[in-house]
Amino acid sequence: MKVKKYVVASMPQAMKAIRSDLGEEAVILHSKQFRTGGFFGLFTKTKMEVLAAVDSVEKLNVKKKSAPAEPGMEDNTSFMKQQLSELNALVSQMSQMQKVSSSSYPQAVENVLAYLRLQEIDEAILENVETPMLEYYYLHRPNSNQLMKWTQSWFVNQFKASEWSGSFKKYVSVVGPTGVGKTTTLAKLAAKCVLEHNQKIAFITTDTYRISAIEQLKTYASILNAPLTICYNGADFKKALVETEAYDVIFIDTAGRNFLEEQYVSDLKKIITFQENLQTFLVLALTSKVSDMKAVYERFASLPVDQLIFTKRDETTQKGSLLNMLYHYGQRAAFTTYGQDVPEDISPFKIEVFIDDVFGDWKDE
Ligand SMILES: Nc1nc2c(ncn2[C@@H]2O[C@H](COP(=O)(O)OP(=O)(O)OP(=O)(O)O)[C@@H](O)[C@H]2O)c(=O)[nH]1
Ligand SMILES: [Mg+2]
Repeated sequence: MKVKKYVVASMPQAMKAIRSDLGEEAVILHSKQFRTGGFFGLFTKTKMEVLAAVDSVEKLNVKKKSAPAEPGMEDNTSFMKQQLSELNALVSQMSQMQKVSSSSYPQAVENVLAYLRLQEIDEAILENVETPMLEYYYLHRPNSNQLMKWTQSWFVNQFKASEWSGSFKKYVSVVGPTGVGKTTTLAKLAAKCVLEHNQKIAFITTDTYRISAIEQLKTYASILNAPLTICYNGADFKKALVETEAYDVIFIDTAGRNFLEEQYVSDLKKIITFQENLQTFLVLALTSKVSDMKAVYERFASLPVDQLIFTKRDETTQKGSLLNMLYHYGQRAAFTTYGQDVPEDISPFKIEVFIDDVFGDWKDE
């Protein structure tokens, strides 16, 4: 079965397009009206979304062949019978058309889409999944659970390329808004290097705004037996890079500031020399609104952000925002964090695991 979606101004327009694309055998699976455009509720246009399908080509050919070229008396009866059965099929298609034109998608599809919306997955992503989902539905008639399984694997395939498979560069920095968990995440990453890979690490911080920020990092540094260099300006930073040359990985913490202040990113650029061997992770908390995450991302777009880290996975049940960010910016996620404990509450981002988590609240029928 081939399924195609049309967005048109009217049903006749849809029928014309469907006939020319999919042929006379096409059936309409679903249609709905929606309003689009407009300005303060004025000048909106009514549009139609029409979903049509056609069976495989082989089936059509067989049907055509069965019509006799020169029907005799015998053949004539069978020809008429066939015509009648085709007419019946057409009538049932039309009544189905009537039925679906005012209704919503089939219940299983509606259930799955409603769940995805609950997870705050963007409509742009839902639009991509809708057509293949309906195609799968009409081919296999799954129940909601089976359709949910199919949807999970669709998401895994779609976002597989968003996993980070790289390794750390020599210098690793974290940037991002206030309180998202930059320092804690940096400590987790550093501790993993020491405990799991036996690497020699050092810390640098450019966060000199709060005394407690320095104390916080000092504590982690002393537990990991690593040096900490505090940098107040660009000259300090350059000096610190030279001083830490002998270490395997150097972790750089930065101050979280109000991302709405343009000044913040340009201040960062004044201190940190963003160069080839420096890797920058933008840290975002999954507890934030997607619109804020997007604003933060755009604010940081002038920095060479390599990957994203998503924190506080444990503090929300709506995790679609991570997928929305990867989708909108074609970015990769390197890690997710899910608690305050250093170093255990962090894992490399794995799409299967994440999707299992996102779909974990789905209640079986
Ligand atoms: N629940 C939960 N809390 C976290 C997570 N990561 C960090 N935190 C907590 O969030 C709070 C802020 O963490 P910090 O690491 O200080 O955040 P920051 O981004 O460095 O903050 P600023 O430097 O002030 O911008 C602390 O209480 C952390 O323990 C997480 O994954 N889950
Ligand atoms: Mg901090």
